[in-house]
Amino acid sequence: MKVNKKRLVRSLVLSALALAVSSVYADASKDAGAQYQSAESPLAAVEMHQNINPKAPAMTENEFGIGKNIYFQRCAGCHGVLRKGATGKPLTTDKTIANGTDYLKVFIKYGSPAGMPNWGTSGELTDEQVDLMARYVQQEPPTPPEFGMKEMEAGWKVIVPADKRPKKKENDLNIENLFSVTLRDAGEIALIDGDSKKIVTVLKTGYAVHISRMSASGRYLYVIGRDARINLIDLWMAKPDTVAEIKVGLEARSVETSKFKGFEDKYAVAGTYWPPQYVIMDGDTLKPLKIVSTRGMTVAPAEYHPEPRVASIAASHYRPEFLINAKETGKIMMVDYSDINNLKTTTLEAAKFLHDGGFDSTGRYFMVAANASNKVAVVDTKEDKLTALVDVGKTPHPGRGANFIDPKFGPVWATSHLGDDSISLIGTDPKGHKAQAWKVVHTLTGQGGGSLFIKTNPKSSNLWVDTPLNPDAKLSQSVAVYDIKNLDKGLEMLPIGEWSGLAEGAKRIVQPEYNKAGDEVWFSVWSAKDKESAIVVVDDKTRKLKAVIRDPRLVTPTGKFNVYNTQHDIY
Ligand code: DHE
Repeated sequence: MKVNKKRLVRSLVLSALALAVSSVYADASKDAGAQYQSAESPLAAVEMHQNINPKAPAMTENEFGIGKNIYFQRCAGCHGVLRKGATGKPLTTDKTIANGTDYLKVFIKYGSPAGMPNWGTSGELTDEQVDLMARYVQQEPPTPPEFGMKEMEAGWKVIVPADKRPKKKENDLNIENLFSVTLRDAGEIALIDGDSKKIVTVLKTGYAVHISRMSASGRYLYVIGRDARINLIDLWMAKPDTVAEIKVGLEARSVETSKFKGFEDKYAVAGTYWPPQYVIMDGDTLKPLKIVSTRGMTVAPAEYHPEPRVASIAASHYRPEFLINAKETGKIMMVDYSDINNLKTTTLEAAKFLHDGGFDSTGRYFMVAANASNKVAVVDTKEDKLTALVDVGKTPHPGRGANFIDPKFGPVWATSHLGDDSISLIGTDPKGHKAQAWKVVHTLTGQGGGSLFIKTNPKSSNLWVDTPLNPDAKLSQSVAVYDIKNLDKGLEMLPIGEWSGLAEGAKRIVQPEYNKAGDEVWFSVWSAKDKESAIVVVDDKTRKLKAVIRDPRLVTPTGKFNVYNTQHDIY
């Protein structure tokens, strides 16, 4: 038999990379980037119903409790709360009991090249814990409680009523150049003045806080934690602070605000992972108004899914609508908020495992990664139609993506990938460049897999790509930059971790973010919470170090959200 040596070597390297990346996820307790997929779910601490399957191997109540905790800390992110499968395989009892304890133990201990972490051999779980987990996944999955209006109202607090807030801006901050910085493991955000690079204030937020979004006017900042707690922060106050908060569920990732003309600052919306639903709230008080479940059928082949988690949410500029992505069903709901008592929703069928995304440069098309389907879905928010499903590299992860003009192919939107080193450039100009529209017109080679975010700015000719989850520290601690005007020149690698001056720590470089002027790029240098982290600011024109922000309060900085760019969807 003739063996294609090149292909064999390539496939061995890729398997090794897949294993390495998966063990990075598995390595949650050791360093910061490790916590990407396996971040501890707040559900571990929630009381749940226990229903032991008579065919399942025996377990004591105490063992079941330990199994539940490990499951929600390590497994739920990929396999789902109800174990129906998402990034990871389904672990429902029809499958696990048929596989049996011994088979499951091997899988849990050694992992698989398809992405299952090697929990045993990596040292994360002992042999006893591996055995316990193999038995645990053969019990019926316990169901966390639901979270309706009563529970939301109980967790809703208006700290400063709207009529007691400033009538005009009461500080001399340059609000448009403020950055809201996620301090992930502190459960806080830091507001950093982009001009002076000084911390204005640090505010307590939800557990393992996730993203920040701006109101249409640029006055209110919304921050959501993984525990589904939202802080509404008024940037007009003498010292910006939380004016209202609410807990909208048990686990969440996304929040957004109404941006259509006439509805500026009127509504906020948050999506939850558990329960699988979204809630529309008053924009200036967070009073919950309408809760809608996302449970239902998947895209073809239509199958009922009990747990379609809400991934990214965007606010349409063309209609009074929120665009809500349900991860497991692969459906995109265009929710018309002009009459929330008679809610109208247009549902688009995209592809399973919708995750993150952003608008094209015109603000008309929303590009969202269906990550485990290796596709990007294109939504026309003017016509409320799915325009295209574009095949890209392995596990696209764009953040909000990057828009620029490719010298050969015209306007493009780009995504990097978690699962390979490619960067896909998709044509976004159906009028001027019809032949290129909604196709991958150009694929760049990055410095490695494990990328999470890509960024540029309309005023820049640089394209920045991070690789924080690459198993090679040299790559995770640096960033790749391309000259948009001469993409064939290839990448330049900048050692941001080294520039930070930090001696120890994982120093993963994550999420490039521009200042308002578009002449500086900020990078988080992300180490574990017991190590020092930093933010490195690079001069965009010269690609040289401009400033390092170091402060003991900067605990595990990850996402950074410049007020102006977030408010106007500039990326
Ligand atoms: Fe995120 C955005 C979900 C892990 C940093 N993340 C998002 C969005 C979703 C999501 C659905 C899009 C929100 C939107 O636009 O409305 N993230 C998840 C997960 O489910 C996942 C994979 C695992 C988990 O347990 O949470 C996960 N994310 C991470 C991290 O580990 C990161 C790197 C560090 C951290 O802070 O937790 C991380 N996610 C971010 C950031 C954004 C984000 C910085 C916003 C990017 C932007 O530019 O808008």
